[in-house]
Amino acid sequence: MISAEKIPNNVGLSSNKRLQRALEHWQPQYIQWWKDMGPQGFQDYHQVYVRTAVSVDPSGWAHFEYVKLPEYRWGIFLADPVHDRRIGFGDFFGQPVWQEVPGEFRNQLRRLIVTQGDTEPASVEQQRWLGQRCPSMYDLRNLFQVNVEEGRHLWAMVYLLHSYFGRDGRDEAEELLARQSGDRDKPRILDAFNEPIENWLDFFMFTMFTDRDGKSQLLSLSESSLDPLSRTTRFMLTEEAHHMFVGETGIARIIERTCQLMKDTGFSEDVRRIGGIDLPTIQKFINLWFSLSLDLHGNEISTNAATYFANGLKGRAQEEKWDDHVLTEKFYDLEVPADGRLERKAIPMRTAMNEVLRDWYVGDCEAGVVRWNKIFERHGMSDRLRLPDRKFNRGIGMFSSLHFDPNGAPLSDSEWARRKNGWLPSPADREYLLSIMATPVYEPGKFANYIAPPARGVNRMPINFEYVRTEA
Ligand code: BYC
Repeated sequence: MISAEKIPNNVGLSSNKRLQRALEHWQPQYIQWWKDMGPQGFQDYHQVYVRTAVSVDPSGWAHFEYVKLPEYRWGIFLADPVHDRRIGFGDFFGQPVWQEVPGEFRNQLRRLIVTQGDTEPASVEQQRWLGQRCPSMYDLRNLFQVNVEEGRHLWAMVYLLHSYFGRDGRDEAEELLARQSGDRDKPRILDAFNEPIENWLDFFMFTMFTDRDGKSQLLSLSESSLDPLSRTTRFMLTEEAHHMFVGETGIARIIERTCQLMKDTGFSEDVRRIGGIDLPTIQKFINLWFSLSLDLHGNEISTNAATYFANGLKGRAQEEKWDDHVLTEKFYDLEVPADGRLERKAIPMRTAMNEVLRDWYVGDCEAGVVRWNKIFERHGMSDRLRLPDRKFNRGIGMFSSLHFDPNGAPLSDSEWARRKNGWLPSPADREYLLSIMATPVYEPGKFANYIAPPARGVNRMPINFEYVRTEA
């Protein structure tokens, strides 16, 4: 039964019969999907110390309790409305925002919402085996927190589909549970969400870099002329921040441990021989997940992006900080391949909108890498990690048919084939990581040898708190 008590919400669910009926049909399918495709081995006999959003004010987040994962209360929340909100960019600049979907933009909006919605269950599917290889109970709990919140983000998009897109919306909501990450016949829509996440280095890089694309895209959608989309995504951003925290601090703790291991051995040992994760491997995983996540911003030159901007559907992060919100006269200076060389070309700004968002994203990632490099400084070490050039290992856009090294120097096909395992995780790297993660660490307060403990526990609980309880 659908009830407001089981589904915390601020969208008037108890008086909205249409939404109740749609959810009554969809929710059992969702739970079945969660059991089949969600965290494997942790559905029936485990209680997890998670937070549940019970309202949109800051205290609404402070609600922590032990929950059996399939019984998590996935809620539906919109950020508070902004009085007299106006469209902030594009051809309708200055007009009141829309509370309903205009017929002429229905397809474009549905496509954006479906694409966003598709990533959420995809990430849960990608991460479903990680619990069995976890480095600690603290990390296990964080993984599940991320998973249930991605589930909630799916609910957020399904709420929009059910409420504003009628029959098509209901069909799309079902399709969101039918596609599967990595499936040959029915894969997820965007490529990065079909990549395997088989070890915790993948997971932390994913939450650092791919969730940061989530932040980038959600910031853009939160500028939308469709007010319910703007309000939904604004609230989702609060959850996204925690996911990036998990990724950034997860890698920081691995770097910290690697530095300790290197120092303990007087820099004489291969860190792998003492069970750690060596810096070249960490760099390879940065190269992989950063490049995959760059692809998530779409083609450099995109008429879709121009149309979204023109119609006010999807803007730039913090649109109010820009001075021109219409952009019919502006150009973007883009590096494009031409006759085997790269040259600069002026592209109409609206069609370069994916690249503008990518610039914001690269800057945000760079700041994270600078924070990681401070760990080496603190240890008095000269090693540094870095982001590869944005042309490196691209699968989408105008560099996808070409090859570049991490410095952005062009490579022939054969050079690339010969050298790519030096820059991207090789089968041997993956095998090594699986070997050190083969035995999960479930004892409270204990951590795998390759990762340092966190600075503090969750919700002021001690680090050795029993974050995941097994029922007798
Ligand atoms: N993979 O004109 P273009 C998150 C397709 S992450 C495969 O450049 P557009 C999260 C494109 O679909 C954020 N295909 O496309 C993170 C189109 O195909 P068709 C998710 C791709 O529309 C962690 C064709 O190429 N949110 O929340 O400007 C955990 C032409 O491309 C890809 C959103 O993405 C790709 N990477 O840009 C959980 C926001 N890129 O129709 C969650 C909504 C492009 O010609 N989505 N294509 O067959 C969008 O805004 C846009 O769809 C995109 C693509 C920016 C993704």
